[in-house]
Amino acid sequence: MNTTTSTTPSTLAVERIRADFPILHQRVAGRPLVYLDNAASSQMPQAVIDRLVHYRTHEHANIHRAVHTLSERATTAYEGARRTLQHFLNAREEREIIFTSGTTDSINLVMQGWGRKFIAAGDEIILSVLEHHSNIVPWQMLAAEKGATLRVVPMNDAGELLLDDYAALFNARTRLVSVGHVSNALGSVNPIQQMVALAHAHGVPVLVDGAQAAPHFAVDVQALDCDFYAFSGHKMCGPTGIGVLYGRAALLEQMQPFKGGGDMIHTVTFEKTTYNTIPHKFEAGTPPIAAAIGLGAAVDYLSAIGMPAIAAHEHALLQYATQQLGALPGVRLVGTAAQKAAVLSFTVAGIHPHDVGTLLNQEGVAVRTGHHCAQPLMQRLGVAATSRASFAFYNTQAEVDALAAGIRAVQKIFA
Ligand code: C6P
Repeated sequence: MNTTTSTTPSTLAVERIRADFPILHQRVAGRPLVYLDNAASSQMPQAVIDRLVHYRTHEHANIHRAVHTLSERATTAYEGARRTLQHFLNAREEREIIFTSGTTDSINLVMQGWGRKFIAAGDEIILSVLEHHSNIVPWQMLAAEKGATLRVVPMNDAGELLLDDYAALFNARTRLVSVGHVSNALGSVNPIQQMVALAHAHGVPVLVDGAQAAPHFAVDVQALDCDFYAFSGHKMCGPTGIGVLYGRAALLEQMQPFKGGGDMIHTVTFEKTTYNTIPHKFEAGTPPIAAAIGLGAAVDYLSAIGMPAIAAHEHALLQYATQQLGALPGVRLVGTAAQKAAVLSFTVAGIHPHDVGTLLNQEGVAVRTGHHCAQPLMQRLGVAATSRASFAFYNTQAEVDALAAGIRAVQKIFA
């Protein structure tokens, strides 16, 4: 986990790593591309691209359905990817890994499969003010359907959740905590282990939105002791259209399936259907086979570098960027939590974030601007939008310098 105070040095051979990413070696607006929008989607190394090509060239067939060679190859590769993800998260069992289309789909699966069964009128669901819309809207839909209430953990001005207020939210009607591990808009790392322990002391399960955590540091679901953990492949060097829901086996067993169709059944008659075992119960229809295999390859790639080395490099970069941008007159850093990972949000005095983003693009620098799908957080901060640089392990200090120079160039245009 990154912090802005520790001094772990980076040990990554970044130039060698960058050679693995063909997309990074291009010019945008006549300048070398500086890609700092990794929280939206990170880039794919050649090893993942090659794995996808190999699957499509030699292995493609439907899975779990036939005894012919290609189906066996595809099934072996797909189920192998599931085992890779199990080890990546240190899940107890392979069947605790469900392939979904991404974080949004994973959270909606828990809402539909667990929430609709176990949440009733008058019940309460705890979220935090830092949440991405994907971890707000599904619960709002459920609350409206069931007559349940959302309770929101507040934060301080730095972007740190207030744990005393969190503890005070629990009561006999609390049924679920659903909270982000890392804020996509501010980079705050929430104390998930502590939050889970408190929820469990009240007998309440916890879903963790790990979309911005799994790509950046080692996640151990057994150490966190969380009940569900959701993330997306495309933010961790994998393809789009694939993600993971980790679920504690006992809870997954209790859940009802969200989608009905092929592969999720055991037997079907017109009178009655019996369901397949987990995880297949939640993977109806033909899944994104190639994307799951690609995600497995991405996880192999990240693991070969090592998540601790990735975390240390990104931490050093974040620290450097915090110093460089923090020293620029007119630039205000938004989100200054003591524990942060990979994200630097900022505003530039007198210049709308969309103009900052558009003009930075003319300098070859890709950042995201807007509300970052976290409108309640923006309201709490009293800003309509920010510009956001988000880092990956293949980013360099020189790219941070290019960002800082780009911001100065934007300021000159508006001077
Ligand atoms: N955040 C960002 O630029 P999907 O779209 O399902 O892969 O991920 C949704 C999601 C859920 N939770 C968090 C914390 C996220 O950051 C995201 C995606 C992107 O910040 C796109 S809005």
